[in-house]
Amino acid sequence: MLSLSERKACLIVHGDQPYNAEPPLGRLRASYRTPAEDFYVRSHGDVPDLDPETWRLNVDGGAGVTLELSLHDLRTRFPKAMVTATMQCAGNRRADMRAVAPVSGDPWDAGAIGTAAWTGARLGDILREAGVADAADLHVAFESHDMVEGRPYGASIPLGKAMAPETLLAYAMNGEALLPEHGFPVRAVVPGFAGVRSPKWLRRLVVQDHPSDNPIQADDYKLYPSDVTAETADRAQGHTIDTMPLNAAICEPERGATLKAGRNSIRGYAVAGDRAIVRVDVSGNGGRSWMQAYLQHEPYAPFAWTFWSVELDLPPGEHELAVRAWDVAGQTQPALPDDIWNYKGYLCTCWHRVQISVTE
Ligand SMILES: Nc1nc2c(c(=O)[nH]1)N[C@H]1C(S)=C(S)[C@@H](COP(=O)(O)O)O[C@H]1N2
Ligand SMILES: [Mo]
Repeated sequence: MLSLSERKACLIVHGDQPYNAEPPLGRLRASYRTPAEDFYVRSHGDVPDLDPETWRLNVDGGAGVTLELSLHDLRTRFPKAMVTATMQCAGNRRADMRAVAPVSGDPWDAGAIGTAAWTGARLGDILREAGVADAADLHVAFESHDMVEGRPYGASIPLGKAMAPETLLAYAMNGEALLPEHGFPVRAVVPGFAGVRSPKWLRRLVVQDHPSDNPIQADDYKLYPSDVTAETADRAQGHTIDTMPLNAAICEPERGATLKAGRNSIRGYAVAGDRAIVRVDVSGNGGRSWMQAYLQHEPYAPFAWTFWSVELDLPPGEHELAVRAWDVAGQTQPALPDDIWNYKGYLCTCWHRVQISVTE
């Protein structure tokens, strides 16, 4: 295994403490399942150093049953489940919103996303053992070991999503134990939801009749209208970001690249939670005309991204490449960041545009 400093050297680091980093887009597009070292890291506090031997998960089902599970219990008392799913930060592509007006938070390019084969126990299996039955209007609140501004990290998901077969407490990523920065020894994986709802370094979970009151859940990761500012934001009015919207990005060529005139390969990803991508349009002239890309999707992986590629015949000059995807509901993406700007810079889903130069 590479050391942490070797792993950091593979990524574009936005900050060391907390540690936030994303892969160069060409490397992200190199494999359908993102190797752990190339997987973006989003952390709000420290990266805890946990001992797998003494690690325990406390589960309070809210109906009088509590469990204390070791890593061995998770591996042996529950059927092993494997889900290939994309994880994406709600701030992915935030950098593109700065063209409209300033936004708060790290300027993520299109690399705050990755896809892995996650292995673990189904959260639903654990909750059923803790006496939980499917019920409306309940929430599973997670608490983690990392400290964020003096409090443990915490977030919640609706019980219905917690009981869904795709939702895991994962102890492995692409067949190997989680790396420390990805939540070792155990993290939640909530496919289709924003990454913030997949807590790493789990310590405790509680079933309750209200969402987590942790500031991560109650204050952050809310989508506000464009006229709201940090000063006027009323958290009760913000939409809690759970399900992620349709999005797509060009990974190759990279921004500012110089290409040779003639046929060039353009490649990237598209994603829409559990909704299938049915079409990806790519433009070599900023969206005046479009060509359809070839789509590549892994079977039996409804929560995983679609890779796309297209050959464009490019004449010499300065060009703007653009991409937009279409999902199974026939919906596509807004053209401009102006259409979706919000002061937190969340859910940047406008056409992804890449400027390139083409020479003779
Ligand atoms: N305990 C804990 N869990 C966490 C976070 C965190 O800071 N602490 N960050 C969340 C956010 S915002 C995202 S996008 C994903 C990122 O997961 P990754 O770093 O493995 O890519 O983890 C989520 N889980
Ligand atoms: Mo995130």
